[in-house]
Amino acid sequence: MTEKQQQLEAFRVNDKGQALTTNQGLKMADDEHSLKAGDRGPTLLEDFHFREKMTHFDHERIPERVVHARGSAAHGVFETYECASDITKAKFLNGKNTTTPVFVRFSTVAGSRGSADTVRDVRGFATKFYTEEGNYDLVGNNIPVFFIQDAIKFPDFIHSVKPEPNNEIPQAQSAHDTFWDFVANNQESAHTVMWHLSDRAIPRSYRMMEGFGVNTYRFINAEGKAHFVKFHWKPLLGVKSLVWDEAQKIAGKDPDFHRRDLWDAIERGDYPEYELGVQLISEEDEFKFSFDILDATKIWPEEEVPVRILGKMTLNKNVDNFFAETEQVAFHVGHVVPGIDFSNDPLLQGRLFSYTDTQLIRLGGPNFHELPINRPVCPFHNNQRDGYGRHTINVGQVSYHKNSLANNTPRPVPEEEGGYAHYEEKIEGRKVRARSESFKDHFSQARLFWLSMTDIEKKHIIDAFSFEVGKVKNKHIRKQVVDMFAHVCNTLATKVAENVGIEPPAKVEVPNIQQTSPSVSQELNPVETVKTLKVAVLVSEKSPQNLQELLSIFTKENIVVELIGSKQGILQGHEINQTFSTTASVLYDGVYLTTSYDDTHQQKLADHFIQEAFDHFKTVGYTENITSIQQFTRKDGVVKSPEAFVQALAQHRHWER
Ligand code: HDE
Repeated sequence: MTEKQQQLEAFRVNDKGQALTTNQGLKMADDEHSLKAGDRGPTLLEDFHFREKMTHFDHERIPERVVHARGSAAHGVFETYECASDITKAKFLNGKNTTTPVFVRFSTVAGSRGSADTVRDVRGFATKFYTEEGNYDLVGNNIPVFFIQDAIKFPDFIHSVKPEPNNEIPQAQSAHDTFWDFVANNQESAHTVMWHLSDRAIPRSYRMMEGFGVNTYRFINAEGKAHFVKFHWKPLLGVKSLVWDEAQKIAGKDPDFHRRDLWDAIERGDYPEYELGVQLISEEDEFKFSFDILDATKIWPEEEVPVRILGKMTLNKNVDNFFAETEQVAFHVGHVVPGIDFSNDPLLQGRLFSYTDTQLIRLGGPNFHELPINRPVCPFHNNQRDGYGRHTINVGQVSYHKNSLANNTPRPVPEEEGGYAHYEEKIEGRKVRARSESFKDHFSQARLFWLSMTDIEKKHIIDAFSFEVGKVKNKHIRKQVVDMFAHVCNTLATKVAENVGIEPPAKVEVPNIQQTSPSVSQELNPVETVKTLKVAVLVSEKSPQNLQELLSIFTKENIVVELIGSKQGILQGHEINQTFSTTASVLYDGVYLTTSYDDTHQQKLADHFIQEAFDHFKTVGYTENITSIQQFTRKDGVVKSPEAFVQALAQHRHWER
């Protein structure tokens, strides 16, 4: 058990088997009837039990997060591969095999708490490291760049992507006028919009997406030497995505798709794993790049600045209580430890204000650090006192510094002894409301990203543009968007223009980008594994008698299998988990057919199941000479044996169809 789990254990309560009491501990004889003046009479004010129960219920909700409201979280542990003391003195990154408990919350950005998981959106990837030096929060996203350069524009940007204020439509979607109006009028968004329209914005699973710190931070080692740093999480299962039609259908069939996937994987013991890496630029090299390294709309191409892998995080425990943990966890980019500091990235600077500020309203006051999930595992002492919901009973008469009554304690700790001291960066300048000239190139990296895509990835981006801009009602905005993205690629903009019924953009000059950055392409960096992919095996009484043999070929490879039939029950000793009405093809990574169905309606449903898998480029396998499959055979990824199926499944999608 990690230190954090031990700490949480003290707060866990099991109500099972206990007597029902009020919050004052009074055992109650009845919990089903309010106290009334006569059987049919009015309820009495003196019914303290009714009042307590109802009052608590009436106050059960807290404001949802203003962004990233929909999320899902898990506990785990981070372990270093090597000692990184040459670059940072942060203790949790020093030493080999150093372990630190973590809590990670994944999220979508735009939707409300109850919105669907598989919408097109950036995903949040926030990690709290409970280190011995205090909590360190790495609050990142699954896309390495951001839509804006200066935090003062964040409220505008978020207002534009959230449901429109007059009718609160649409939920959890960027495909509407205000978002695209913002994009067209704030062209710094170009690069991130390209990522947002790529497959990155519809991940297959939280377990199969990268994480990025996005902003530029600083690492400082024990000698005081500083590097600019960008953080990366790389999933060991590789980066995989849904296809758009599938994502939309899943939003209806299983709006909890990602949440369920994460939960189930951890319950099965298929613990999600991610490697932590850093890109480093020394202080001397700050100005040696074609982009400003403080600009959050820019990546540091991995080909230019390689990622150094420091360790691995494993998520191995689900929460016990969603509200207490996932909902009440409070992340903040300002939660740092010695060895990690900030840069002047104007987005990061604004974030440093916003996160604590938002917790004050969301968690109802300044004591949210006392909530079990937020407590550091090391002791904390200061002279802060009181406020709503204070738990700690600070004893003694002193709550100020300096003092002699308590021997001048709690006392500040010198830097040499582990006290946090800010990096002494030299700053000069005038007070201005302005943006540096070096932040003004909005299209070079948008084009770099575009040129780094494979053909199928480019096609998906064009399709996504056509869907999103096609949903924009205002023709003028459509035109502006098309004209804007002509600066990225004229062919792209022209195709979109055609699809959305707008005249093609005038030829404009595109940035002179020659190189590509293959590391940004998912397709060029496949991790071909079938581990934990989910397969539907279609069965009936007519299935061959060797079901066990087939299933063990799959489970040996750590494939997750569900049997689908026309009705539930037991077949050859195996439970038929789902029927065509309780599940859907879109919820699986591949389909294996062992039977045809006598009932024509059931056969129709099975055909639809296979057709969808086929249309979504998934692996389809079959054992028997089943006539219904014939239309698909000899197509890529349609195979006739379980072994061939496993092999084909590792590719995940068969785009050549
Ligand atoms: Fe956030 N962001 N953000 N953000 N953000 C919040 O804090 C904010 C940005 C990110 O699972 C809020 O506790 C500003 C970038 C994640 O609890 C809020 C700006 C990145 C989460 C806030 C940004 C993020 C948040 C809302 C522009 C990727 C969810 C609730 C300057 C690096 C954390 C909360 C969780 C949440 C502000 C931009 C990631 C309002 C002002 C860039 C993963 O404080």
